[in-house]
Amino acid sequence: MSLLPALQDPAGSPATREAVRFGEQSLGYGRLAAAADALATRIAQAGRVAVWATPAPETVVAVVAALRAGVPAVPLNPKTGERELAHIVSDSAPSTVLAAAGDVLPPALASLTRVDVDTAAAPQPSDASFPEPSPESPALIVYTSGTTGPPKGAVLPRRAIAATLDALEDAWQWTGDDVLVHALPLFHVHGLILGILGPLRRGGSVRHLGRFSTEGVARELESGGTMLFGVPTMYHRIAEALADPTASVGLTKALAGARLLVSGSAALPVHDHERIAAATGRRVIERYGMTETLMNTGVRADGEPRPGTVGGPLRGVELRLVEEDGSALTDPASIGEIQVRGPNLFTGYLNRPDATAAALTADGWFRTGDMATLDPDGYVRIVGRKATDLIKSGGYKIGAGEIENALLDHPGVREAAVTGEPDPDLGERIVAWVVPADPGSPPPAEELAGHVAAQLSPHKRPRTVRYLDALPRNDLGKIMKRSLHG
Ligand code: MCA
Ligand code: AMP
Repeated sequence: MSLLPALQDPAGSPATREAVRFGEQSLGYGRLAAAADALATRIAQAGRVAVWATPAPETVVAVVAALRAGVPAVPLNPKTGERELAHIVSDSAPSTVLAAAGDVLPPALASLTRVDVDTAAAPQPSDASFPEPSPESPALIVYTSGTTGPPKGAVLPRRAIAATLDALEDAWQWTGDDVLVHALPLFHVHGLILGILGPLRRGGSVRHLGRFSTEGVARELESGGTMLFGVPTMYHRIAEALADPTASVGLTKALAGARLLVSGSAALPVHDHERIAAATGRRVIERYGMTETLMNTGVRADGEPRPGTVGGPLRGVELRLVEEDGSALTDPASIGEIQVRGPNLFTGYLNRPDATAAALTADGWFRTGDMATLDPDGYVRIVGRKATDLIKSGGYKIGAGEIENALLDHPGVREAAVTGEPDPDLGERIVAWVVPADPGSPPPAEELAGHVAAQLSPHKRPRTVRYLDALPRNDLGKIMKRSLHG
């Protein structure tokens, strides 16, 4: 079966049915297929393309076109700063960048051929038809942060995308009648693969809010939306809005009427889960995944939404907990690292065989770095992470090391350490501990935040800066981050 059957054969699918909607802009299956095919012809020889992944229909047309043409696509966060963008472009080496006609692209993309995406384009009679590429061929390269160094490109084959979306179809009884509502960014797995390719593979619809708001969620769920996907920060903001029952009558009704409310990308706090359940009578279900593995576990639509758990392994996914040395847990009730194996896994990190080898065991298990326990019925409870230098803020994975490097580039910074602190809205908040070059005039916090946003990405900017005379170090000179908060 092709990756997007409803687009492969629009004649056999509901060509007039809405595929995607962003605000006032809507694309039916027929028009999306036509625009994507016209673009696919233009990029068929491009080798690899970058997609300027704004929350807009052009992004959908661009990604679908790349998939049709069998050309790997690298979705770019349009807010990425200079240094990070330069890294992604040189690492992934796309020949071409696909963007909406009016988008202004940064200098880091100047050397690429620009192709404007036309959502109204129609294929010409001379256009090629596209055979379905092999399941192992790379479909998307998605950049993801590690503890140190710049982000790595996870190469996601068609096989993994198909397997994860079909496992979610099974778990959530996801059909072409579903109308998914979300406001997730389109340059990560959650928003792009689950949130766009998910509905398109099922022949269903997606309504993207452009920018998250509780009003937008209420509006779209009340007017036909059946499912909501979000990160915990979004559900926290929903729970906050529900706390004022008179102001949130529409939101309460909209959530109560939805078929499925799904949270992922980070742990949903039990407090927010319970507040939403108390106000709406509906329980949010969680699923657990990673850029490298796509989705691993999930609570089923017909399963028990147990707060604090992410459900059991999805169809086709093997999951086990291991000790520090990789051996099986001696006490099945204790904490171990989650390892997963299955058709949902990536093929490796682009240009990083070392990192790929380190992430996988000899027999193909992926080391997630997430620590968990198992309930007796197989439900997974994630209790923490192996690496303290990985921060999850707003559902984004951020490496402390990359922010430290960016801070050290600022002339006003002599030493820097970055940690994550609990935050009710973001889950974790990035905190920078800075030893100023000149203690008499430390660089202002906003200046450091702006510097990191401009170099890396706005979501990687420190939300708090604390100034110190020196960083705590052990006898070997290593920074003792654990003692920073104490
Ligand atoms: C603020 N801004 C700045 C600066 N300060 N820009 C430049 N320089 C600065 N110093 C801008 C920001 O760019 C943003 O712009 C606006 O101000 C607000 O920023 P911020 O406060 O960070 O945003 P927020 O409103 O707090 O965002 C919360 C959020 C967001 C909407 C929940 O964090 C989000 O979309 N998270 C989703 C993450 C996600 O999808 N993760 C999936 C990866 P503007 O207002 O224009 O936006 S994980 C994954 O895929 C795995 C597989 C999984 O399991 O799902
Ligand atoms: P990323 O690399 O950005 O794809 O993020 C993957 C990480 O997000 C996982 O390794 C987990 O730490 C975390 N994560 C994703 N979903 C959940 C969830 N439902 N509960 C807790 N953590 C999650």
